[in-house]
Amino acid sequence: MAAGAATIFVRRDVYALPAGDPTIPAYAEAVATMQARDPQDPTSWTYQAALHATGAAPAPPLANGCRHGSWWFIAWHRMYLYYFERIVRAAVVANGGPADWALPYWNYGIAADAGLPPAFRTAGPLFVPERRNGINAGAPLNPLITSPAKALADPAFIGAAHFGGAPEDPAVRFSGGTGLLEQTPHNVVHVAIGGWMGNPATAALDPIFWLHHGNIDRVWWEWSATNANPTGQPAWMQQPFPFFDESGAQVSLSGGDVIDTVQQLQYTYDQVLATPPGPSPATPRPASRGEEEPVPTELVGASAAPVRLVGEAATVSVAVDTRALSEVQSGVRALDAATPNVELTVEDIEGDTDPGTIYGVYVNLPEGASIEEAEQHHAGNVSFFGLERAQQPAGDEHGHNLAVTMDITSLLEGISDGPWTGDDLVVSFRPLQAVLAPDEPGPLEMAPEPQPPVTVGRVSVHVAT
Ligand SMILES: [Cu+2]
Repeated sequence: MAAGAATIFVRRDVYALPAGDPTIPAYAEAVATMQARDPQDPTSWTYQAALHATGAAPAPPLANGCRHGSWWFIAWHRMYLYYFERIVRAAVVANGGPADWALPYWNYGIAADAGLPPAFRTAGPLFVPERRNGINAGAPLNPLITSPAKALADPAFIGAAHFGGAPEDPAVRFSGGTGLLEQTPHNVVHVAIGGWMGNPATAALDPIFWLHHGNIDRVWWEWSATNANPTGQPAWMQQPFPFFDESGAQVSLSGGDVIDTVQQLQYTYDQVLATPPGPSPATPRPASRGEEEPVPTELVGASAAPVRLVGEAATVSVAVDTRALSEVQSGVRALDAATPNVELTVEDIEGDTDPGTIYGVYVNLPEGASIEEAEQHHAGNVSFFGLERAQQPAGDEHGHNLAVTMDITSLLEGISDGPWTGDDLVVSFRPLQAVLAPDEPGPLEMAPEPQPPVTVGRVSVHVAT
């Protein structure tokens, strides 16, 4: 296929590429080409990674632009990948490769494909020795951290416990508005790969960064086929973000420019969707809470003391004000609206260094629960990607702690034989294996080893009113 004005580039599953396909060899060669460029050149490997974040001082123009911890995350990274892909494609073509080259993606959510793709574990421009050992040995990522199912099942975009995250100041990074897709699989897969990928300041130096984000972008594309993006929110639609194109010229895009990948950005994915994307979904669905407007929430409970996480299981009790909860519930029912969503927030997360540990967060987990039983109590995952950046910002904002919010409504309905009555909750943090190595414990626990402590200042319960 010749590349031209009408070309729609197809991003393909790296594990589905046929033998002899040029996509990965051309990528490896282009990575080497970009690595050889002057770091001051915006199309160089170093500069492209610095656009995300860098520890370099002084940082070059537009560096440290990444957006995390808010509803900007999804759109910013789509823009970032789009221009990166154009830069790589230009290098591929200059190297004599295919003119229709498109960025492949790594769908680690498929169990058979959960190991780092082989080309990234063999010597060459795609290999990074700093990654976690098991990753470079090809051990599969823990399925408890790779599935986008919770995010995909949420029809609402707006909100910290919803697909796309909550509105935040566009200048603030790693604030508490992290949406479900950003939590899992995005953040936890970064931490599971480790090495450069474990820290935003170095993450995009690892060539697998771009295939990980290709997968995150693919999940948004899939979600968008049947759910509504926040097109009614002028702030999200119009906030511009600057990048460089393949000629090194400064360009910019806003949320409203990146909603339809085919019409606006000339690319699609190789996946077949149950419901194909289109202007009018086959079954029109009523707008859901959090889709059109941010939903206000009311605090109904909080833990009394901080929890210290050092790589072992830890629990905390959250006293819930049942009177406040039932008032909220009856108020909402009187207005004939749906049962209010119950949200669990792990907040005021503080520490000097990201220990690289991922915790599963469980509610009312019975003692000695099997993996299957535990899944009924699994609210989500917490990792500390961006902890250093949040606490010591690059001079562009104030230091702050991390926070993560999860929707536990259906979980509470499913446990203790019926709807949750509003008793105190016991919240457990269980360290999760990053990869399933044959000589290590099961997916729920990892071998404890001394590690820098992280403190969770508070675990709170809110009801979306
Ligand atoms: Cu990322």
